[in-house]
Amino acid sequence: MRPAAAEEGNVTERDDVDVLIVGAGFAGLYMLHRARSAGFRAVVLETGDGVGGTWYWNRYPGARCDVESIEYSYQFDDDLQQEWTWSERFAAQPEILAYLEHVADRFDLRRDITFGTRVGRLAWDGGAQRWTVGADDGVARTARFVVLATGSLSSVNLPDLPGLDTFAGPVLHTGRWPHEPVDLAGRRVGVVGTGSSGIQSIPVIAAEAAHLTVFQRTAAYTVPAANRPVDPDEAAALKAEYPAIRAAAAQRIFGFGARQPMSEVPALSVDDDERRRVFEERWADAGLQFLGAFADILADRDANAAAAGFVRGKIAAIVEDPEVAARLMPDTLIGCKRLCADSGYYETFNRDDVELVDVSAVPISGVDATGVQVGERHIDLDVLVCATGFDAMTGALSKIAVAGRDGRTLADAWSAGPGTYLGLGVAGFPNLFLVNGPGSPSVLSNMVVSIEHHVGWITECLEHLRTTGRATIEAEPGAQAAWVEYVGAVASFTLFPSCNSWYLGANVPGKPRVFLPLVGFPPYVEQCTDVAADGYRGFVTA
Ligand code: NA7
Repeated sequence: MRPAAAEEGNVTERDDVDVLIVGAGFAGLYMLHRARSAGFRAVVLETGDGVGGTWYWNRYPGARCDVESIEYSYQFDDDLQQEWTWSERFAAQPEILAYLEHVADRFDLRRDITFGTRVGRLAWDGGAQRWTVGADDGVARTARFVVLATGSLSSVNLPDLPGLDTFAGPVLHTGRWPHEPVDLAGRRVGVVGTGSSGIQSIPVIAAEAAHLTVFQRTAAYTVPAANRPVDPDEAAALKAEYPAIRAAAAQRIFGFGARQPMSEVPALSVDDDERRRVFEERWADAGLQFLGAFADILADRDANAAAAGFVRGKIAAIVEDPEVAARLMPDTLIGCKRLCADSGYYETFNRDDVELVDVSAVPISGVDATGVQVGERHIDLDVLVCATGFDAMTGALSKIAVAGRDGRTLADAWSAGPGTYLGLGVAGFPNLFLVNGPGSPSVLSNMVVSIEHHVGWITECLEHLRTTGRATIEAEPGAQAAWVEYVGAVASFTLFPSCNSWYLGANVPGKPRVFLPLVGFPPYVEQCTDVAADGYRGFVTA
């Protein structure tokens, strides 16, 4: 069989490995470390010119994690935990990137990572029982196993605005922000999109730009991040508590929030004053754990309405112009689209040099060299920022032409929505593993905790195959169908499927509407453990 790489350019070398990993973010780095430590020959191919994945690409002003640093970090190596000190409660992008660069160096990972190389094709060779790998660096590779560590929020969604390419100034997507500094001083900047990326960047851009216009299609709920520096005493105390923090986080429904568990009290079981007191307390310091103020905010419409009403009240109190405040108030359920955490977002709209333009009823009709047209109005701009999100969970996977058993493509197999077993394997695609794939807690969990869980499970599976002398593992179609049904059934007990979110694929025209992540981290971990203990039940090994 002709190596797939031959079609990508001139083949100059061959490389046949045990494990080929695509992506050098949190998932790919740890997968490389574990596979290598288990004695497999493993390599990583990475499109970017450095490690970091999400944190390599998302360099927009204000980019910051909204899970606490002490939880949004690896726990597999206690020395690593103890030697690295986070400077803020919620780390900003440069610090997380520096951490991942440190991890790459500390575990000597770079020697097995090829940067600046995109994997375009993967084809299962049933005779050889190997994947042939088509990448654009001219190396013909094969691999016994492929791990797609391509990220859940990595394939950017550029808005389909007529004339976007005619804009004279820079058009910048938050998820592909330039590596060199972008000088916004004295510029008229437009930001399209008010999800997490818009909400984090808008206050920072407003502080620098001469004027900022925010184009809002859907108002999002956001709560104060309550970020702050971590002083050396606090850092030492936190490090001493790591085992307890990690153990507590593993029991949380979303795999994080060790220090602020979800309440067990239903919202309407307490009187108005008590409910307000609890909401105030969470608003002041809980960040995303605001949604854990009561047990049923994500499951009961009345409880949800109470939380949403509280946030709307905050918007009314913070934003001075009542009309602007009204436009900023979402009329949807809270938490159904991903909640955002901000540093001064609503306050930004009290500035004279910031304007909120509602593009829900009258959308942006076009872009020309000098700005943006909304209805009758032309808004002059020097820089256009698209904070318009991602083709979440499946976008990066579907950019690779994956041909499995009998040449069937992943695009074809997933035409009605992504089917997986445990979010780890796909029927018809032997020896292919997903990290944080659709059907696993992934984006509804602390991504790093889920990544470590998946990588550990995959590594133990590879070791099991080696020990038992098996060459292949593949999800059974029946087990996969039952899993897909289970993921949907669990979601239906929550309010998550009730609005047009990227969890459902609703932000990408033509994408099948399927609820992609699985709600509930601890039961999921138990199920994965049971499957492995039961001889990889639901998988066929041969
Ligand atoms: P999101 O959360 O998908 O937000 C994208 C925003 O862009 C959202 O407000 C969209 O409005 C808006 N959007 C998208 N296309 C357009 C057009 N054509 N016109 C106007 N507005 C548009 O992406 P983020 O990058 O902010 O966050 C993604 C995740 O990354 C986040 O949840 C964290 O997990 C980290 P819409 O709501 O679709 O009406």
